[in-house]
Amino acid sequence: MLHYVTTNPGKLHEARAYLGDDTVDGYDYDYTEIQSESLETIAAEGAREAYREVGGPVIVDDSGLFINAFDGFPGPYSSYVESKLGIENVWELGKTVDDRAASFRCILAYCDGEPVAASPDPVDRDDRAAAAAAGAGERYQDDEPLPVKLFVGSVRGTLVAPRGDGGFGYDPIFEHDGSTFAERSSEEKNALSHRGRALAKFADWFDQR
Ligand code: ITT
Ligand code: NA
Repeated sequence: MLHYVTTNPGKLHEARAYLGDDTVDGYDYDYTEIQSESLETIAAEGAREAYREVGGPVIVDDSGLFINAFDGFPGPYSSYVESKLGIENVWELGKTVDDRAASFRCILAYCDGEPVAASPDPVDRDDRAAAAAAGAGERYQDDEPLPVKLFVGSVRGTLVAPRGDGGFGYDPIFEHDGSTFAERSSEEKNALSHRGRALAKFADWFDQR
């Protein structure tokens, strides 16, 4: 069984909706989030620690909201900002600027202790950054960090006043295609979202291993 290591039930719910309850189970463990501007680095280190904790294949999910007018804030600090400010106050900040464009990003980091083959032809900037952060392409040896494979998804949207009861986190203030993510079912959100896109890349790779 593959374990989705997270303290966030919303993430787990979406992962299980996408991958199926037979493929993935939750594992509630608060791995160390290293100080970094890069979600890729945070996720890769988290996956190594989670693998050592669980002792079997794991995915960790590091994600966040990036507001264009604020140079990507709260980004890697999204969890901290949500708990200290709350999403209502993030909207209060967002509505002070004309440009309300934002995006969500999700990095899934998979580790099963096995060496990871280098991606032969990185197709986009995200994949190259992901490969570099994961150290893909280097031969794995015992004294080197555990290999990690990264899958990246992002989605653009607009900050709006909170609407909807579904989803979690910043979903009520993130509008995409006329509805907020909190106004969609998990399946509808997965079909569009940063996490859904990263899960799709993961599932393609996982099924073809
Ligand atoms: P784990 O680290 O235990 O997985 P976490 O909630 O602390 O759980 P992160 O460190 O990745 O996760 O923080 C992500 C933040 O971004 C957090 O405030 C989430 O609520 C928010 N977030 C992530 N994905 C989201 C989504 O799909 N919709 C809305 N908010 C999201
Ligand atoms: Na966290």
